[in-house]
Amino acid sequence: MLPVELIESYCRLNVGHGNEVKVVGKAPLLWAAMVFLTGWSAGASGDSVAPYPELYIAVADGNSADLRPSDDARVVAMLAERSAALSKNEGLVLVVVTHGWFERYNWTREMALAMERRAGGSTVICGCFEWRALARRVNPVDAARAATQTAGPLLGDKILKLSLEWDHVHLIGHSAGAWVISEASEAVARYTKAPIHLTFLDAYVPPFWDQGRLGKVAEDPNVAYWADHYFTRDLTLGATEKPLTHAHNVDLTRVDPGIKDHRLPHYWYHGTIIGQYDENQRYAGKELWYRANGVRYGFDRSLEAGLRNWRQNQKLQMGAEAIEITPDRPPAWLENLANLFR
Ligand SMILES: [Ca+2]
Repeated sequence: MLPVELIESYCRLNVGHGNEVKVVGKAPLLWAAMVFLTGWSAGASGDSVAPYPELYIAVADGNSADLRPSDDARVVAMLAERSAALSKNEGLVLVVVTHGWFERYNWTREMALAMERRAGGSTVICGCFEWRALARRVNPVDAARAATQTAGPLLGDKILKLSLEWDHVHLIGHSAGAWVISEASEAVARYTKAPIHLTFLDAYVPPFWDQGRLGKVAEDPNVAYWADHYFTRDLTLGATEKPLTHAHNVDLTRVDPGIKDHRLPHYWYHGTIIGQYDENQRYAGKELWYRANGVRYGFDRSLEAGLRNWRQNQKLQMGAEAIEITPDRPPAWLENLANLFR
């Protein structure tokens, strides 16, 4: 067992056995150690880390898809081909997912490919942004700073180099990656007319940082903007469970199949792309709950999942108290009816 797994199981076991208060006191330290070791062990496990931040784009390869750097000749050719085939009222949609502080393996690649399988094709371009070399800092605040000052502007630059004609841009970021997508969206808003959709997954807000800076582009009246934020109340405590001013907030804590898992939102979001928890990832085989108040949350809230879905978002208020997703139950009238026959 890797050291990180030992620490992780220590957290889980203790919380699971009712010592929650005791563990919560140590949690930030344990979490820091755990995430540090996950990053350290990635090198040992052979999951290579790009030395420089890179945007990868899914390119069809026979019946499957492959991810290529955004300046690869095949990506450039694909974009030219797709642009040329657009009808008058069509435009290209871009969706990119990115990770946060210290990553053991690059789950964003799998999510990008899952999105490509579900929604990729003529108008939707799917990708992921890897900045793991920059995210490997001892202090998570330094990773958030690198996200804001370096990785975010770089992602924005790479998106704009691909095209200035995007019809819609959707950026998804986990943890400190929230700052990457927020910064990148400012560049996109500055140079394109694309409506912007940001999806924050357990956004990390360092102490004394203003959460209102995430998705600040919303304050520009000339930008069409909507964002969703999925979070859990987990071992990382208040650092990753703040409802955001510039997002529709959704609390996943009650449908967490694990115990207070900071990573749940990205496994869960992947699940909403494919309709279930991925069989090769954590929580395989567990029930996926993603509805509240008649709304299907997760990937279904994106334009890539359909224009009607995206339009419905206008009714979902940003900056309000979080909507809580709970395990679905049959409606009360159906339960009452079933009781009559028992
Ligand atoms: Ca959290």
